[in-house]
Amino acid sequence: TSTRVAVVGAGPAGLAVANILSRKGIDCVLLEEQSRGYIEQRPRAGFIEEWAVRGLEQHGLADRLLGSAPRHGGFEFRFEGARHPFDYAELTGQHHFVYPQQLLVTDLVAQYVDGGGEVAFGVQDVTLHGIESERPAVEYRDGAGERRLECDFVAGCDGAQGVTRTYVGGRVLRHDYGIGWLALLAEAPPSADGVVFGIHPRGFAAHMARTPTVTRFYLQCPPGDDEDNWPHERVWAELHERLGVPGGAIAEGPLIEKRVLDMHNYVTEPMARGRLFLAGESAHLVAPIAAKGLNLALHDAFHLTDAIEAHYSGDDGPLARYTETCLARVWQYQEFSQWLSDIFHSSTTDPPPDPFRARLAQARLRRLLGSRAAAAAFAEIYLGKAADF
Ligand code: RFL
Repeated sequence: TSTRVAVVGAGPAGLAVANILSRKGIDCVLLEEQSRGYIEQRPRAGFIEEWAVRGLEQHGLADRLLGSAPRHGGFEFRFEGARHPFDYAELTGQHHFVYPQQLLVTDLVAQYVDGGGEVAFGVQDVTLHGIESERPAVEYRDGAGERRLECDFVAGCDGAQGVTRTYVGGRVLRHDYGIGWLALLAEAPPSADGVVFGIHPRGFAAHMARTPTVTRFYLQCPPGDDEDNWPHERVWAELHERLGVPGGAIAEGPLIEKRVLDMHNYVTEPMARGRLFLAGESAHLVAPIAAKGLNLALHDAFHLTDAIEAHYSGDDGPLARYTETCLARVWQYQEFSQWLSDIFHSSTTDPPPDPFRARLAQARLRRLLGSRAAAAAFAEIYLGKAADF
């Protein structure tokens, strides 16, 4: 069989690529190793920046999101027992949309399939062939046996654990924060309107409203820590300690997800080789410190689909500039995550603090809360608003 674009991976990046290409009238086939049911249940991100939502809307892919996702325009820092609200919508005129990733994935799968898009779930052993030729191929296995799909382009959207990035063979730049976050989902109503960042000597903690009945929490922990070290009682004791303030109690509920994430980043340079183009976490991972990953996956998808469309109109310039275009925003977000990480994690006494860094982080926080110009610059990058970095 053959198509114009083989899209490997049905996460936000691959689903956005496949939907947008179909809407542009460019044939594609989407290949996903998991089942449809599995990817529609996988909870991950929840905050989508306004420019990314507008990008989806422009392609007719945001109807349900716009109809139901709450908008958030502020968060709260909590430290030394006090609340410090930060209103970024007022500074930027833009919002985050709170929409659990599995709902976005569910919407995008439905729109693609209902529109007649071709997809194979449960594929195995994906290999790429001839990516430096004009007619590459993807080989894989499905229930019926070995398959070969010839195409003009391969979109490698198979995430951090995928295989397509191994075919690029460029440089992978890595950074390890040396910090773990225990990622939790609780069947508990949100305890605040939006996001609460707790900066505390016992370690960073965060609260993020997801739905009226489910709330995400994070607790800083040693990297590589075992989830079993965090029974229900310990989790809630730490959340109350690190996030609770007078008038800002934390509502408890059963924990439905408990996972230790080691905070690390990587960036693959370049993001392409021959006719293979990476998009999303197959190319770059940014630790969820600033909730940027899903937004970057969509950014790549918008640019890749525009560039492929330009190719079919005889202009290969956008494909040639694809890495540069995507990585401009990726590096801004990496830098921001590092900056924010210093604020979040420098006051912690376990591991023992670096007192100099702790004072720098406090100075940074005071500037953010005391200077409107500093707050505006922060808000712009927190929402990814600047059109051109
Ligand atoms: P995905 O979502 O990992 O999708 C990749 C898809 O490829 C499939 N796959 C394969 N298919 C075929 N053949 C193979 N060999 C394959 N190998 C893998 C996988 O099954 C999967 O379906 O990557 P994509 O599309 O690049 O999207 C990236 C986002 O999922 C990710 O950046 C975000 O979830 C990151 N993230 C957050 N981002 C935000 O913007 N805002 C947030 O609030 C936010 N919170 C988070 C997060 C990530 C988290 N985790 C899981 C570390 C919270 C958490 C806890």
